[in-house]
Amino acid sequence: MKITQVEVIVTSPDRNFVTLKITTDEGHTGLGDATLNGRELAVVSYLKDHVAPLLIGKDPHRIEDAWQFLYRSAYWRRGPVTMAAIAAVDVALWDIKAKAANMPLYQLLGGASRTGCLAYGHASGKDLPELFDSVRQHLDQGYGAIRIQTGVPGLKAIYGVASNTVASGNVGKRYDHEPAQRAPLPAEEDWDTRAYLRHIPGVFEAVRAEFGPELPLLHDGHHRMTPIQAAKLGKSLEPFDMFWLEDCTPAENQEALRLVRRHTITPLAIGEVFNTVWDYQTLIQEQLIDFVRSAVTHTGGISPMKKLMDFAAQYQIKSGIHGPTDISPVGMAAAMHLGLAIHNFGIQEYMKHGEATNRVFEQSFTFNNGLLHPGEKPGIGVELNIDEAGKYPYQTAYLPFNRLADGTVHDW
Ligand code: KDG
Ligand code: MG
Repeated sequence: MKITQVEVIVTSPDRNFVTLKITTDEGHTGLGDATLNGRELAVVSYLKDHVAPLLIGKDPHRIEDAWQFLYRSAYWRRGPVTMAAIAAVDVALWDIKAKAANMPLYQLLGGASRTGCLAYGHASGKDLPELFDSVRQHLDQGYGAIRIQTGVPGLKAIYGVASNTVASGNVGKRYDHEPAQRAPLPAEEDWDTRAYLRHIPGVFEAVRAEFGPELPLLHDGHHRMTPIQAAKLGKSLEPFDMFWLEDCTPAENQEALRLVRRHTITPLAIGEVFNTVWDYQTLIQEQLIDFVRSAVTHTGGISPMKKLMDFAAQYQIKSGIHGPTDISPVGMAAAMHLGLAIHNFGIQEYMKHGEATNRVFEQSFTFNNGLLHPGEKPGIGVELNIDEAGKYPYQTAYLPFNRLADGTVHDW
């Protein structure tokens, strides 16, 4: 088999998505997600200008060789643009291999280790009544685990609370709880870590009092704390039996997790902005985290993610694969196949895509009783409807950023 065509499709049904489509001389096609939120066109150029020409005529079955060739021959290693591009190639080739084998991808990864993948959704509200309504809506939709994000008194806008984050200049539709905005410039938000730290423990106390002890609860700190602040939050949340505290400190300083770990037994999840297995070397070997947050889309694809999760398994560290709406249905499907197959699956983030997105990407996954399953179609189970995709051209969009009261730019 030979690769005959490599296309990069940009579409913006509810938000921007970048999809790689590889076609072979035997008529098989494979899809890969290359969406990098707010920097989409950089990956388009990487793929079109520097990767597509190298793939024509190659054997699509040689996935590991293609991965190593793209990674090592570029000389410049790692980085989100490179790794999203390589991930798209890797997933598209796995899609083709599984279609050629007439099997769903998870079968080639060792077969199912469970009946489905436990998913968590995003509940949020600017105050407790709004938050409780959002939790109830998620429970009604069948979610069996819920992330809790809430407004903080005195702050106008805060990560994860959609109703508070709509900023002037937002010119298009966006998902509920989705921070990226279609606008010519990024929106500016405000932040105050001390106000946040005073408020959050009371929110979890109220949620536990309202919804009981069993529901797995998660929270995303979105890189905003110093190590000692993160340690304080983790400790103050211990009575509420968190499933995890995510991204409590900025991800570049991995040693920070040593300090956090010394002070709290709240489980820690990190890595949605990581893009290689090397980013986890210390964190896994020193058992500084409990969950790996990498997205298949941003960490080089199925091949390195399988290796990363096998490495993590030696330390009883589980998966918590990143799955916000900026991961396309193609990236979500890849995550579901991997999650179904690996032994050390933990939880899968799952925010529902909008109707227009679901028309562009025809999908075979199911969500029943809180569990995701990728379905039984050969390949990853997603096809791109090119006519629908063509209706939605790219629109400039940015993630927001924030400043402290004195104007200092803070971590977002
Ligand atoms: O692109 C950035 C978003 O995906 C991110 O802000 C979402 O933190 C996030 C999460 O945990 O889903
Ligand atoms: Mg996050």
